Amino acid sequence: MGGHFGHGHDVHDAAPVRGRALRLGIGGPVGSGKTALTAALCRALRDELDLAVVTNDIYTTEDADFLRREAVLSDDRITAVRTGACPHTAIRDDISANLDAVDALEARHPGLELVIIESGGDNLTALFSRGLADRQIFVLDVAGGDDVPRKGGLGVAAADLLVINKTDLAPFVGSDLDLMASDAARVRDGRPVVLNSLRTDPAATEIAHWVRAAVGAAHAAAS
Ligand SMILES: Nc1nc2c(ncn2[C@@H]2O[C@H](COP(=O)(O)OP(=O)(O)OP(=O)(O)O)[C@@H](O)[C@H]2O)c(=O)[nH]1
Ligand SMILES: [Mg+2]
Repeated sequence: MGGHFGHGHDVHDAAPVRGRALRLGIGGPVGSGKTALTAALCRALRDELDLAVVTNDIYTTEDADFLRREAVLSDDRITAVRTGACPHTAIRDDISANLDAVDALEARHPGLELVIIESGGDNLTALFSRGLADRQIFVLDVAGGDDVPRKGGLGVAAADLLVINKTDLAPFVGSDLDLMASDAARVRDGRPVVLNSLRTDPAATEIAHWVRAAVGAAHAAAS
């Protein structure tokens, strides 16, 4: 598969990582829960994996500041990239600032196994370049409307894992979770979908499990 997503987005399995950390992109629309998920993953995985985070914000360093305030990792493991007006450009086209940030983290922490890169909140087509992220998670939330998975878009269709977040809010916003899950499954060719609520499962159990498996597989393939 691959070509029909167009625009040079080569959808394929990531190459095994050799002597470096697995790079995990977390993308999705504004406010869907990317930073909250990043924080949850850091808490869930930091005792078993050597990890660090890069955040992308348009004008501020707010997401990095939040992660530092929450002390999910030590400060020297959290780096902010300021993207300017087009956050998708920094993860898709001109990825150099993000690559520099990852390189600096790897230089500072030689045993690094996982770098989580949170994109700035953006539209439904903002996928990470494979030159930046080995694996990527796309985060939607139920409050954005239950027709979003049906409308598709690269993030929904092609991310390695689709997370439909804030399921606790579904009754309040009238979103049909079954419909969202089945619409997503239809465009995703068997790639996984997780329904998640960080309110009812602050440890993001299923997603942490998926990340753990991805890191394990990448390092096993490289050794
Ligand atoms: N009810 C509910 N709220 C959530 C959940 N996950 C995140 N939130 C809240 O949603 C808001 C936005 O979350 P963030 O993690 O900042 O979202 P984001 O995608 O990083 O936002 P940007 O970086 O600005 O695009 C915060 O107030 C979170 O506490 C969830 O599962 N349920
Ligand atoms: Mg954020």
